[in-house]
Amino acid sequence: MKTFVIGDVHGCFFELQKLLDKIGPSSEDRIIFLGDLVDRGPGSPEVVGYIMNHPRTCMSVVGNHELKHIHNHWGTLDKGKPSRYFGKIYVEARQQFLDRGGRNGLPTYDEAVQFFRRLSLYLEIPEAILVHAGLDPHIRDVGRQKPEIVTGLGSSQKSLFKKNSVHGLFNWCLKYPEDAKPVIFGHLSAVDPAKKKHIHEQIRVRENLFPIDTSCSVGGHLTAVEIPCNGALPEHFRLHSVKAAKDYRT
Ligand SMILES: [Mn+2]
Repeated sequence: MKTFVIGDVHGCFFELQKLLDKIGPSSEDRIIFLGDLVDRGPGSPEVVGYIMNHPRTCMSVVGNHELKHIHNHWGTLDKGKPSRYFGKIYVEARQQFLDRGGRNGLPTYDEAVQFFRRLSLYLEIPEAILVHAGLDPHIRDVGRQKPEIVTGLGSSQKSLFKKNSVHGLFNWCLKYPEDAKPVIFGHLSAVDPAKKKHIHEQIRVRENLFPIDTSCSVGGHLTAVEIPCNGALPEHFRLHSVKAAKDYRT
C-alpha cells in the first residue's frame, strides 16, 4: 500500500484531478489531505465532494480555512463578529456550495461544514506526522500539541510561524529536532519569493521536514508526497507536482 499526502488544495479541483492522474493511486492506496481544502480556487465543493465520496481511500486533517467556516457557520468566530474575519474568499467559497451543492454528488454547505467538524487535528502514521500548519518543537508527544498550532488558526505563539528570512521556512521548522519523526505539513506557501522556486526544489534544510503547500491557488503547483510502502524511510519519499492552470486571484 502506498500513501499519498496532498498539500493545500484550496478549491483547485482541476489541478487535483491532474495530480491524481499523474500519481495514479490504486484502490489499495491511501490519500491523505493536509487541510485548507477550500477557498480561493473555483472548485471548493468538488474538492470536498471528492474526499467525502471516497471515504475508504481519502481522509484529511483540518486546516485553518475549514475552521473559519466552522466558526462562522456556528456563530463562534470572533465572539459574534463574523464579518471581520470571514472575508471575501470565504464568502465566495460558501457561495460555490450554495450554487452547486446538493446536486451531482456535491455536498451542501451545511454537509461540508459538518464534514469539516469531523476532521482530525493531526494524523500520525508509522512513517510521519501529518499536520496542516505546524508543531511546537518543544512538545514531542503530538497528542499534546495545541489545536491553534497544528491548524495555524490563532494568535498565540506567533513567533513559531514567523518565516525565516534565509530559508523561507517557519521558525518552528528550524527548531524541530533533527532526530524527530518526519513531518509533512502545508499552510506555508513554500515558494522562494526572490527565485520563484519552490523550497523543495532548491533546499532541503532537514531530511525530516516536508513543506508541501506549493501555492497552487495563486499560480504555483499542487504537490503530493508519495510514501512508497509501509515503513518507508524519509529518504525514499517522492515528491510529485502539477502546475496550476492559473493564478486564481486574478
Ligand atoms: Mn493554512
